[in-house]
Amino acid sequence: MEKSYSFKSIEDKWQKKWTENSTFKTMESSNKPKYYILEMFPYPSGKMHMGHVRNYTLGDVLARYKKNKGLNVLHPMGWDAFGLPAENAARENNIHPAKWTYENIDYMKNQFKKLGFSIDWDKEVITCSPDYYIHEQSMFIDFFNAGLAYKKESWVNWDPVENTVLANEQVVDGKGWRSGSPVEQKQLNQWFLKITDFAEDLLNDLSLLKDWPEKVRNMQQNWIGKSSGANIFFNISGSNEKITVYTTRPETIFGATFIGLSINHPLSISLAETKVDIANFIKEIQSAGTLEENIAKEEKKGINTGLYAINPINGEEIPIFICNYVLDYGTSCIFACPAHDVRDFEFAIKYNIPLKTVIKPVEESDNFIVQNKPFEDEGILINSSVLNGLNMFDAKAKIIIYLAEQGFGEAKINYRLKDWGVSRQRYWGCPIPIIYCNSCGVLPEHKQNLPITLPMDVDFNQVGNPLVTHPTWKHTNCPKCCGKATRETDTFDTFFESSWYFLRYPSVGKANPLDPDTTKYWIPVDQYIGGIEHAVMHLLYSRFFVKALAKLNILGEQNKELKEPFKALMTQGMIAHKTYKNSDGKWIYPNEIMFDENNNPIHCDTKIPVVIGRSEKMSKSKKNTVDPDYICKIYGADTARMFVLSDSPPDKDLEWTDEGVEGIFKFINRYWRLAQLGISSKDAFDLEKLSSKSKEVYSKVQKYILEIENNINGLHLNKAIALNRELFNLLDSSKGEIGGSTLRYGVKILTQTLSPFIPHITEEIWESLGENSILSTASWPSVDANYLNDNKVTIAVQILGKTKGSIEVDVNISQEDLLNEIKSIPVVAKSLDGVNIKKVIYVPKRIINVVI
Ligand code: ANZ
Ligand code: ZN
Repeated sequence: MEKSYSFKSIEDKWQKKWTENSTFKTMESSNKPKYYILEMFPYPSGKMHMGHVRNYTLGDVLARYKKNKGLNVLHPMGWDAFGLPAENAARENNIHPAKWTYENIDYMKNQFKKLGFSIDWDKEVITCSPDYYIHEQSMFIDFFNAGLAYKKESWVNWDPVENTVLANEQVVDGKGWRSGSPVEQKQLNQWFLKITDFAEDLLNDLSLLKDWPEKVRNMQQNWIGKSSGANIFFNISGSNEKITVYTTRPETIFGATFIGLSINHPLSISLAETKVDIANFIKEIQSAGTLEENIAKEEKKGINTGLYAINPINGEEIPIFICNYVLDYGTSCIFACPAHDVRDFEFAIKYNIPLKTVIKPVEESDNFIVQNKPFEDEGILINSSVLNGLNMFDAKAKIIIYLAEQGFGEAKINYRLKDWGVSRQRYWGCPIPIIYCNSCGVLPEHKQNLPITLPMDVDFNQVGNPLVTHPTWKHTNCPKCCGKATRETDTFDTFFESSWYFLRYPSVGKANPLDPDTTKYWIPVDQYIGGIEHAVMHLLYSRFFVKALAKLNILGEQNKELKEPFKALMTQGMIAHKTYKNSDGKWIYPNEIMFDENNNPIHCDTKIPVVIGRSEKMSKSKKNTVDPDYICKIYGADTARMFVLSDSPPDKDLEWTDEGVEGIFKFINRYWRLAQLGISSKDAFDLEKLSSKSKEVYSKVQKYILEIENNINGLHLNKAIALNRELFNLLDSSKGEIGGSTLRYGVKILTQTLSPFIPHITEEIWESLGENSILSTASWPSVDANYLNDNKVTIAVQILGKTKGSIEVDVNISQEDLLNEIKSIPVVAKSLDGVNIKKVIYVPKRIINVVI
């Protein structure tokens, strides 16, 4: 009977050994080059999903490979542990958020261990733990003292039922995503971090991030949204007030036919105080929400204020409107040029405002007039006095100089990036270390009083933030006058915690929270891996934090020049799975279906036919998920790990199929059986004495080692797996022809090149091969360079220009010998049989074309 492989006992055995031997403990001081590999840490939601498995396996393969290559590896893990779901669980199940969170962490940590990830758990970071958030409270105080944290009134989406601010993403069709009640716009005093101070650095330093996906760099660039143009000052007719517009197209100033204000522009607000129709209009626009994409799609709406602005360039009076499409950006005020801007055009048509053409296509005459649609392309200035005849770029430069000379305006650069609002009216977050005193104002807490911890006795049955309703927590004494004072009851946005956790890992266990020498050695992270959904916020905030902390000297003199947190970034693809629906249109889980005698899908219990839908990203809502625990139980962790990497490049989506998983499981079993053959061979390996066939195999093995290595380095992990499978096939198909010692040698190499992917079974085989070391810490196999340059080339074979196959031959083969050799390809032999060869075109090392 075939000996089969018992993954359960093998996986348990090696996980235990790794723990006992502290195999993955980070070396604290080392003169080896370092490699810091990091995957985005998970939110402890309760259970891992397949996306996690793929993400963490990707990182684990790199961590293991780099360790085998002799680098000093840091591969830590932690928990992004604050956030809303814990509070919801508290409300729904009457369990304290802390208890819920820590129980989830326990469960998920066990799942991590069962997957065999090479994590140094001594470096674990849990963001809801006071010994983590004490440091961010301290950082916030430093930011506050440096003017990088400030408080301001700002408009927020307010859910009147939940009594909290909602992020734009949490407003669905103008309603709160959970409560379903219409969202109100409310002005709240909120804490902000001055990320805009770093806009220029955040933009310029994108050029340092050569190993980031171009897509992510572009997304950040767009988010920062630098534009250059001018501020232009308009007097208001009949008053001595002025308004300032921001424009990127100052050269179109002669085409201005109205002014647009945002609903939050100071003039709009002051008009609303006396004019009911304006107040009502503003309310109406507010209730539509603040999401920019929605505003762009919405119908243009406005209200005439009855006021006029005087165009400084020609003294014309133009009406001032309040418009829904003017956002709180730039100066919240625009001059509109409907002939050359589609938004202004739509608005002008709707409200009967004239168009003034000031740019014409190059080929048109100066009498060109915009009528049915705006002309937004590049062109030549007309009807614009001193600018006539100039192209747009020259006109822009000229008018900016002129405006500045005349005192009508000034050159201006703007960014779309806004300061980051970090206040949340939530319990389960890090308390903001600020105290309000009636006499002394707004003060940071003394650092020696940190951490300000959350009270544990909170009542979730009351409406709103439990920190506000708690009887004692917020009452304290003023840090300055010692009088009665109250604490800030807002907590930080949880993105605050994730903006610096990667800086914390290396220093866990050190006296300094962000030890300067340790930081100098480990930071930046060499390879970061995570989802594309974090392309902007998390990755931008982290970049900002590193720049701000370095600038404020919080990371020590050694790190003052530190610019970026993540040297290389990889965004992994999603895992997709077919979807299934019941006859009543409800989603059902894959494991709820079976096939009837005609091979039609039916529901296991009800036996009612099931509709198979297309493959979509795994999600709980569509019930097309596969539980990692289940896969580990049926096939083992090695199969799960190998499958999630095998079928697609890491940055592309992966289709989950049962057949695919089966295929990997079968492969691992075949590898196991082949390995047993190698293990049982006792002959000594002597390269000099090998047969020519064995030497050929030996030589090919060298090529595989190198190629697998190159593909792991290039993050082509699916290709590295495919090459491992080829190497297996090579050994398996030649096992009868090569001696036992060569097979044993081949199995040993294969075990090493497979080990980052399937670490448990390979440890077991390594041990059976009589190796004393733990494979996870053994050296990556070295390549025998003497055998690397084999003398074979693959030549494409064509007949009459049509490719019929390819053949591997000696590099120096003569044309005559080659003509004979290609007859070993059956179709070629058939075509050439008994025919007259008219001509042979042979490009050495590449192609042979036979003309008949
Ligand atoms: C006059 C003009 C004429 C404009 C023209 C465009 C075309 P970016 O490039 O995104 O910075 N704008 C300025 N502030 C705005 C606001 N708060 N809300 C909505 N739109 C605003 O965009 C700058 C351009 O967008 C500006 O140039 C302004 O319209 C508009 F033929 O000014 B322009
Ligand atoms: Zn005071």
